[in-house]
Amino acid sequence: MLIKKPSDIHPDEVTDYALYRERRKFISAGIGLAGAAIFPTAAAKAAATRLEFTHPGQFDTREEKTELEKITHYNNFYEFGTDKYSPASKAQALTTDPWSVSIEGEVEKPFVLYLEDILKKFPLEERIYRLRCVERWSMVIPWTGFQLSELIKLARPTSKAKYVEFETLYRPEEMVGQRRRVLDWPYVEGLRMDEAMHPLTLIAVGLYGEILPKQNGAPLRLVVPWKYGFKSIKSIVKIRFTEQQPVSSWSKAAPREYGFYSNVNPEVDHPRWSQRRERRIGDFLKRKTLMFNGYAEQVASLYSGMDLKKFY
Ligand SMILES: Nc1nc2c(c(=O)[nH]1)N[C@H]1C(S)=C(S)[C@@H](COP(=O)(O)O)O[C@H]1N2
Ligand SMILES: [Mo]
Repeated sequence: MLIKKPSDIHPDEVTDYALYRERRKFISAGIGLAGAAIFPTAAAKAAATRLEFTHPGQFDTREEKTELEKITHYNNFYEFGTDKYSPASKAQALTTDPWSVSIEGEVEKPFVLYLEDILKKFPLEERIYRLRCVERWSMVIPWTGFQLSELIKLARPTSKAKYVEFETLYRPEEMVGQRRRVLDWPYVEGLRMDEAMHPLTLIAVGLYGEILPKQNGAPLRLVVPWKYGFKSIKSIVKIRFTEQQPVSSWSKAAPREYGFYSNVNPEVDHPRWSQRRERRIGDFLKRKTLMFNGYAEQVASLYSGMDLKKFY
């Protein structure tokens, strides 16, 4: 194939980020023109998947980004099967439009947000974060999204709101993995309010500048880069503010293995394996796992005075 898809252009091929964006636009336009004559609908579809965003970069890792192909073909999304390879195909059955998120619990007034409004209300940014799975592999992903804190401010939680609980869609007709009770569906996750308000905590709607692939949690998912991957819940339909600490799906399924906090911590072993090292997807050799996945400078103060062995 002569013309690369926008997603195929590796940002490392050019030095300057602005130049990279310009080049992407140019090449996408090229696809639009060449494709329009032959496949008008495909060209229109490709154009509709691009996102406009700014690039603040303040928390970005400078490590090499994981290839798009790997980010989209090695997934954990139990709603579409328990292996890493099924979500890439099975998740394509998910209807993500229309989509809405209901805001409930300890808020002044519960309400529903439609995806179109979410995309209009919150300006998007690109954030290049590490993602570290509890299974000892990691990736570097350029997410497109906005800070969860923006949405929380809009939700106007009451003074009783101490935690935020998130829920994934329950739709076994489309989510084939939900036809088996491998987890107590729907998938639930939670954060303490200060964790949810932290500037690193993101709601992602895209990656590599394109709308989120379904296997990566379309149309919107949480990204909490200093916690194990499973905290970053996908395809969210409900956000509930609570006074009590939520019970997340994984801590319900295996309380001895998965705690509420689940901060990346090389000092605290999983009961069945050490968390000292990890394999970056695409690498051959393992590397050391960093405290808080390398975000200690930003988040360690949230846990000062807490015994991180007890609150794992
Ligand atoms: N709803 C839902 N969210 C989920 C999961 C899941 O099974 N269901 N898996 C989690 C796990 S274990 C990881 S490591 C990350 C993987 O995200 P990725 O596939 O986009 O890399 O998603 C998390 N979010
Ligand atoms: Mo994971």
